[in-house]
Amino acid sequence: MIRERILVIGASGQIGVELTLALRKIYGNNNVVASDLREENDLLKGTGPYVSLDVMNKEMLHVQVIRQNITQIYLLAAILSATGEKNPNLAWHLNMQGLLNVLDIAREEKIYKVYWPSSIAVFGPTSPKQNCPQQTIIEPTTVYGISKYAGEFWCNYYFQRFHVDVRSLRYPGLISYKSAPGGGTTDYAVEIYHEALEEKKYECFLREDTYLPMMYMPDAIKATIELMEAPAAQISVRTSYNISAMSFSPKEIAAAIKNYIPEFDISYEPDYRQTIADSWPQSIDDSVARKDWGWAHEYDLQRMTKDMLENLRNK
Ligand code: NAD
Ligand code: AKB
Repeated sequence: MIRERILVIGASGQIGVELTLALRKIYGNNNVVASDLREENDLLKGTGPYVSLDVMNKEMLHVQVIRQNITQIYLLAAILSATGEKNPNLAWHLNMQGLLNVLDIAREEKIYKVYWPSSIAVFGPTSPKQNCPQQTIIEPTTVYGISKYAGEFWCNYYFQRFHVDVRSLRYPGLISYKSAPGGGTTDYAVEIYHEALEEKKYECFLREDTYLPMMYMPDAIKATIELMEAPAAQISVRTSYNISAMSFSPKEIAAAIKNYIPEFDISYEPDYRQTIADSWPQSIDDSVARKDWGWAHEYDLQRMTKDMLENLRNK
């Protein structure tokens, strides 16, 4: 049995904080090394090792992988869709070179497993809007989506050619209360809960009828760990798996919040992120993930809303 030593890159971000804490529970605090360009998130402090690391600095990354005896890498550092449209060069550079640095080191050091998330942003306006399948027309129109789609093929290439066991999920928009989102189009679905509690009103940057695929963070963490723990023989997709939990519009999430905060009021002022949202599917067919490794979500909009509001109130 291999004694796992895990490196999480981008550990101070929205997913990184919760994934690092979940991995530490499974593999032991000292066996999960958190790393990020920015300072250690407060929720991680005192829970295990942390190193300051820039994924673009391949030499420094390589040294850490050897020094820390790393056997698995989770690469979460990226620039998301909305920030990416403001700085396309930076988004392309980080999202591509960061991944290639990790894949190269994984190949050289015989890293046992690599995790790298893709996104529903790989899909574009020509993909089916409803129940978008695993394999379909994929013509992304954001730099973020282009980088994720290219990244999926690099993962597949390193698996086929060099046998790097790299696994990936196309996350929908993720909603969480522990750490803040980092510049995506779906961030409104996190902001709205904070504003509902603090201000009793929210101005949404998407139209009221904009349906997008979404998932509550506990389901995203569960999916990630289940995929990584699945026997390799069960993984038939080596680009990235569709996964899904719920789809809703701003009007529907506002109605769910009103069940708990009746005076809550939402208004709409769509901005450049509307174009990004309009290019994505409204719902996702994740039947391949369900069949291959038994994926099943637990949270719908109602259950998530209750949990989000309870946890934010107790923060
Ligand atoms: P985030 O922006 O919250 O976190 C990313 C982290 O990476 C940040 O803490 C940042 O400081 C760090 N980082 C940036 N540049 C770095 C560098 N050069 N070296 C080291 N660290 C660096 O993002 P997130 O929401 O946690 O997303 C993590 C991954 O999941 C990304 O690949 C993202 O595309 C993907 N994803 C996220 C969502 C979502 O809704 N959050 C949905 C689909 C896919
Ligand atoms: C974003 O909105 O950019 C992310 C994503 C769906 O990848 N949340």
